[in-house]
Amino acid sequence: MTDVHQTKFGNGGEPHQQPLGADDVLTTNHGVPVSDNQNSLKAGKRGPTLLEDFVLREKIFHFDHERIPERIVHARGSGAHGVFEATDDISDLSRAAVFTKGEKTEVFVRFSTVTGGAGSVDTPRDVRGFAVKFYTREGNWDLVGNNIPVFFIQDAIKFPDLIHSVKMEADRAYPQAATAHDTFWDWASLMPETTHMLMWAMSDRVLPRSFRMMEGFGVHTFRLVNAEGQSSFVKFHWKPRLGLQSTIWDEANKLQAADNDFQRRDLWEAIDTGAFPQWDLGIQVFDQAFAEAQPYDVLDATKLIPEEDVPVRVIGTLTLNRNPDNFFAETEQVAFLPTNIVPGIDFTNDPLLQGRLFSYLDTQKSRLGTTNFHQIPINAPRCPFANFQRDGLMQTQVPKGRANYEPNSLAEHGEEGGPRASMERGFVTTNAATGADEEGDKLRVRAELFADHYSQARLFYRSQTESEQAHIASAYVFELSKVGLLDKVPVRMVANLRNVDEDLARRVADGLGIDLPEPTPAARPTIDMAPSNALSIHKNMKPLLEGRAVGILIADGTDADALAKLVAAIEAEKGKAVIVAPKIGTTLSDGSKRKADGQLAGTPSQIFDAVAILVNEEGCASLLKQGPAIQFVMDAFGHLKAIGMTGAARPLLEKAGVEPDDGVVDIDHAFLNAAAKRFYDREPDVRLLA
Ligand code: HDE
Repeated sequence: MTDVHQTKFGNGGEPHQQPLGADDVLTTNHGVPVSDNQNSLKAGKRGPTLLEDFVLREKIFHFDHERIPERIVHARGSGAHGVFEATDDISDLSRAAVFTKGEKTEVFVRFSTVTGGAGSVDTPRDVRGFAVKFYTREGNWDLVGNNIPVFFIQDAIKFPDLIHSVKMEADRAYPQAATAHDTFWDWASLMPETTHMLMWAMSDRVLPRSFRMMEGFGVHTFRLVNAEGQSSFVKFHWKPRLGLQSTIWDEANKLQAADNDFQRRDLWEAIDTGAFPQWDLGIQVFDQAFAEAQPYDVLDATKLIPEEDVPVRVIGTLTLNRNPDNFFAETEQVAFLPTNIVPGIDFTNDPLLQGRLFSYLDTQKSRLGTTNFHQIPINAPRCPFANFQRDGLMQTQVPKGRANYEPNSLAEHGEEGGPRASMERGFVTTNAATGADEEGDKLRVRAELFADHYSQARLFYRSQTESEQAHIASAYVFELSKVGLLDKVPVRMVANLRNVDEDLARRVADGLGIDLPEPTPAARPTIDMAPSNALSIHKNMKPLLEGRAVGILIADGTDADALAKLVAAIEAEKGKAVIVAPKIGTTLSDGSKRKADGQLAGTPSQIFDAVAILVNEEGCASLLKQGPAIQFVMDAFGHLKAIGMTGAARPLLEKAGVEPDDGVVDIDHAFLNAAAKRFYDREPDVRLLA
């Protein structure tokens, strides 16, 4: 008899099968042992296949149905399991069990791009999703956020238009995973409320080096509710322990060519090698009086609250420590729902959030095919769940007894009567004013302050370093240069930008070769807010080698001792040392053979954070004849990375056009320090930016 090991997946989950060993017998889905998995059943050796072959039919039938609809947005994603630990007592603010100091809660996190299909690339210019499912002891809480704290639109009713315009164009089905095309910019140029988010989307925020080095945001204003029912407003933030790090545009483009799966691989390998990614969960808490005193509306998802005005208080730590066992069963089938909320946390009237509360439940039904999707192990709460909902497609539970309605008096007759609602333990919607002056009136309008579309875009732009501002201006020029037939679109965009910052508008107009148009009439005057350091990537980077990869280019004759020392020094700082060579088998100075991790031709420097050229004269002479070696150095320099070198490597650096600066150093201690940084000051010497 086949020994099918069955395990329980948490309390609410269903049994699932573990892979068996070679001693176990292969069976059909119905448990019938299979004698031959290589040949279908035929009438004679060369005859037709028989309909009777239930083994073949079941196998092909299952295969034919292996795919489900991909997500409408955020189709490409990577997931990981982990734990959230609450580190601060906030019981005065929230009664949520997940925030009890010391409480550890299992989580599943999925990072994603928004625009591309499931098989698209990891590194386009695109917003990243940052969705966290907390399996708390009082039910699942899903914080379905992004790596940007604001959004393109203020009201959910615009979402289908946004997504239709940004996805590949409806007739030609391209471009894949890119905003740089007619329909997106046509729509955006007619929607001034996108201006703030576009500023972020043109910045390097959308080119994260690694999921491990990006922030996450709940975006909307939510509520925290304490045991007395008192509520405060809250914004949620995820702060990466490794600090912020983004690539630059040329690097991101080349990364795409080097490795489609760059970020997925990075996440998997980090967890696999025990370098568990971590984020702190922070909250910005404020009250109604603060909300009313601001020049923006806290219910408007195109606005943020500067961290200088309301500091972020750290209340817990997220650690990702386990890769999925199965991509489809977990990462693909995980269903995030902003409606998954727990006692102690609540919604606000943000009209974007309110629309999301409908959309996600609805989409899961069409993606997963059944209202019973909550029974899939990755979605099932880890705490018990009990109600009177019954039946439906793919019901996998077997409820006992007659109690499928409430109220009932079955218990009085000795039968199980089922669960009952509880005011004390149950989720109670906050009893707060709706926020509308004309309470109860049905109106298709937005509150007045929603009409300020430019002040926070200006705040963002003016909070950036010079180099970051140049990247934003250049991104606008590139993106708008891809708008082909619609010549009024770039003009409309620049007219919008004039309300943000004159210098930015002028740079973009100049880059596009168009005259500066009149500013778009603004519904409200743009105000100057104090710049916020928290909005800059460069001001929030950490000079750490931890989590970063150093590519060491070697060749025949490389000093064995120096190589061993360099690798050890990098690893001692928790960096990753990756050896690259023209041939996988390289002979070192002591005659030993060293297997390289990557062949030079397919391992370009953009996949590293810094490079070292560790060669002797003979090795350098051989590299001088190889295009990929010159490109390796040229790109590392152009992508503003540290280059460590031996004296013998100088001719290669010269051939690659490297002008020595602070980031070009000998391979010694100085290199380890340099390798933990980027050299943005170098940029004006290597490329012309708008
Ligand atoms: Fe989503 N969004 N969204 N979104 N979203 C989806 O749900 C939607 C919005 C976000 O890894 C879909 O399960 C509407 C803001 C993430 O599985 C869908 C609106 C933010 C993910 C959907 C928004 C997000 C999604 C597609 C405007 C940041 C991926 C598949 C009202 C706070 C979750 C799915 C994962 C996915 C609808 C706006 C984040 C169609 C209608 C704002 C991270 O339901």
